[in-house]
Amino acid sequence: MTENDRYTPPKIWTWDTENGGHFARINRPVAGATHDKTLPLGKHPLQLYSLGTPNGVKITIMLEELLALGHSGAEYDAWLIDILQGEQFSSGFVEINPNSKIPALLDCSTEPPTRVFESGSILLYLAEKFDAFLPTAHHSRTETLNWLFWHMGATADLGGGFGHFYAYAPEKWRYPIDRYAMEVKRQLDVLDRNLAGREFIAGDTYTIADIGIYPWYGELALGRLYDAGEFLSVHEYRNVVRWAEAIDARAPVRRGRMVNRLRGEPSEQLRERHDASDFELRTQDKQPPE
Ligand SMILES: N[C@@H](CCC(=O)N[C@@H](CS)C(=O)NCC(=O)O)C(=O)O
Repeated sequence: MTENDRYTPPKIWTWDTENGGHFARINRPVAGATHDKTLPLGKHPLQLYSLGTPNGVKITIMLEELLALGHSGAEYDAWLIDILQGEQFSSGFVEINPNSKIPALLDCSTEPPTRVFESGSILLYLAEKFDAFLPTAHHSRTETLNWLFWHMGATADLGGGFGHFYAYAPEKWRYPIDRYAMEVKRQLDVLDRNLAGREFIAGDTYTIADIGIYPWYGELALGRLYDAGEFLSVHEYRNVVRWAEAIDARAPVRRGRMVNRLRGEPSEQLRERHDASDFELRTQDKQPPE
């Protein structure tokens, strides 16, 4: 039995900065800025401050999808916020997102500029601003929002629960891994049953519900998240795999996955994006030298 199995909570919790784990260095029990630093501003209407995690990627996919549809107002600068270096606690970032989490968006095309935080809120904001990826008919719009809000709650169990205890905690503890593996498999089954009768999450059109859910459950079903594909037997969720493969094949999705990414092959990483041609430079990186 380890020390952790025997933990008896004290009467009053106090902050132990040495509690270990992947995020121990940046996690704090208080909000607000830790240092003064203004955020950089680029030339485009939309300024995105983010990182290529599932929550960040859903926004870059949305922006690339909007640009692919011809919405030039969706041109954006994507600035890298390195959360392991605590950059989400700068005074500039906190002004845009008081919750100090990526992604955060500043829409400079409005007067005054509009700040948008929480990835679900950003997806909805962009969908409404450009009238895209959100059906207008009441019934299908509501179904899209059902799944958009579902994923904002559910992914906390996948990332903050399962992913944290399976991949990032300082030790492997059976109780939390069992609890969250069970919940994540149940959620995969919810999606699988839903996708048995429809092509996309909310029906027969591709919406912000697909864009929000794909970087989490789609990447999980493709075996790319937390190296947990075999552990969770993701191949059993055939409808989710079919749906994830279809979304994965979209060119804007491939571009969106590259932005602000710090992991993987160098040719798949575009640390910052300020122009559509930035992707072409990355593609050239893949060519063998002449
Ligand atoms: N509910 C938020 C969650 C965002 C979130 O958890 N972001 C993580 C990266 S994926 C983060 O910024 N973590 C930094 C920290 O916890 O200090 C959203 O969907 O925008």
